[in-house]
Amino acid sequence: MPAPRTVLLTGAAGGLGTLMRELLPAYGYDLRLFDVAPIPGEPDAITADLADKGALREAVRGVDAVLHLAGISLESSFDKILRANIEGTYNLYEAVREEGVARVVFASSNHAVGFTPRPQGSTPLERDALIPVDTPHRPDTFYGLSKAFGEDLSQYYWDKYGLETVSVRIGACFKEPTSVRMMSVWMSPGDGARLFHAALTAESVGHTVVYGSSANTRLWWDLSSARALGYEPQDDSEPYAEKLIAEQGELDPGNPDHACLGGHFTTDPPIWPH
Ligand code: NAI
Ligand code: 15L
Repeated sequence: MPAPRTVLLTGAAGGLGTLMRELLPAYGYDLRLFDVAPIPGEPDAITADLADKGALREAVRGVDAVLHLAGISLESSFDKILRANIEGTYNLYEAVREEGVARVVFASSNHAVGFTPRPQGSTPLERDALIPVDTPHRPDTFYGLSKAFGEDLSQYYWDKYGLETVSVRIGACFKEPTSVRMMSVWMSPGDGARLFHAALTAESVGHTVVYGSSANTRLWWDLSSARALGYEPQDDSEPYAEKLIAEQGELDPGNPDHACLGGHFTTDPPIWPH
């Protein structure tokens, strides 16, 4: 497909959306912004809910691709996750299909596979195998379940309609890692922009699932499907190791919060409606 220029950025008001608004224009994209929350200083941003099918249809009209970040980004009640993440993502894909947009980059999450045991050890030599991208879905929350749904929805729209998606199982994309666990799954904002750019421009992706992280020394998963898109990570969380380990200690194999990829998401109690 020709390199996309006009990209709809959903979730543009959020943490990752704000970082990508700063970084992606340097790659030549003209971003159209969409979020249920208003974005100060962005009068052209579309302020609408993913439940608003008419607004979504208009928002995707004429764009070359969609970077879909909008949704609830942590655990919540099933009802809220259902509306924003499951129905919302379905509504987006229907709008994309109806308007003939060729590609979506979907912000999945490590929590789609959060109950996968983490590789042990803190160095590449101590860890025997990195987690492959085709490991079975093992969601750790209703939130993670919605990301597993989003990946399957993407596969369905590729098989049925030829609509391409790169599902990026993001680790944790913040300016700096803030925990010892996060050092294994961290994606620097600069690497995030590099990976989204690769996902938007690689040829013939069908539905491809990739992990989204930097080239961390303490990496837990296999980045080869991301590298196959042309992604070349530049960053590593290791410079933060000394400070974080001094504050928090190394991961403890006997601590259930440290046993799986999803960390405390696997042990937090579910959130029921009230
Ligand atoms: P965030 O919570 O800061 O931003 C999400 C944005 O989506 C918010 O601005 C919110 O207003 C918008 N939104 C929520 N429901 C909406 C709806 N029904 N209609 C329209 N807009 C809606 O989250 P963040 O950190 O920016 O994450 C962005 C995406 O990346 C999310 O889908 C999240 O699940 C995913 N992700 C992020 C990670 C990270 O480290 N930041 C890690 C893994 C996945
Ligand atoms: C996510 O999916 C969340 O959106 C993000 O806020 C982080 O908590 C991240 O996972 C993580 O696993 O640390």
